[in-house]
Amino acid sequence: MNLYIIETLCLFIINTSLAAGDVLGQLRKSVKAKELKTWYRASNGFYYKLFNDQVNYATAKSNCQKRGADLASAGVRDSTIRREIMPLIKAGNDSTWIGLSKFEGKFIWGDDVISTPINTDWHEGEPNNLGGDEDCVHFWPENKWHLNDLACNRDMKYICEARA
Ligand SMILES: [Ca+2]
Repeated sequence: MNLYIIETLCLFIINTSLAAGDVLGQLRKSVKAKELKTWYRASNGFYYKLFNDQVNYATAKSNCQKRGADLASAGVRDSTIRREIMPLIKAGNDSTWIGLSKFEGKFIWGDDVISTPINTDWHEGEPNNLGGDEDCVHFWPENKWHLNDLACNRDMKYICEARA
């Protein structure tokens, strides 16, 4: 093959894959837009949805991520948004995973904000790391829907947050 043919072939391959990547990107965006139509849009502009299947923390996180979202963090941290989304969570009437878990011994929100007593609505006496392996956080219906640390392998509902 001469250089011209190789160059043309290369350009063709590059353009085709760029176009395919673009189409895929558009497709992903439109799937996400369609999905979000059924989600609750809070006043921070983010979208929220409670999922009722009972899964462990890692599965909950990955299920949110498959939808272009993540476990809810920013909206849970902000007391105004938390009030807005509590009806969604309370409708599930069950423990619900959120985007807050331990990393190297510290609780970090899913959007990388460090947890403090001010931005984390812990139940009194929590986090207590009962049994030494409570690395994930959930809304606790039995205790006024405050937050509790619990073992990540427990199965429960979960709430996703999407930034459109
Ligand atoms: Ca606990």
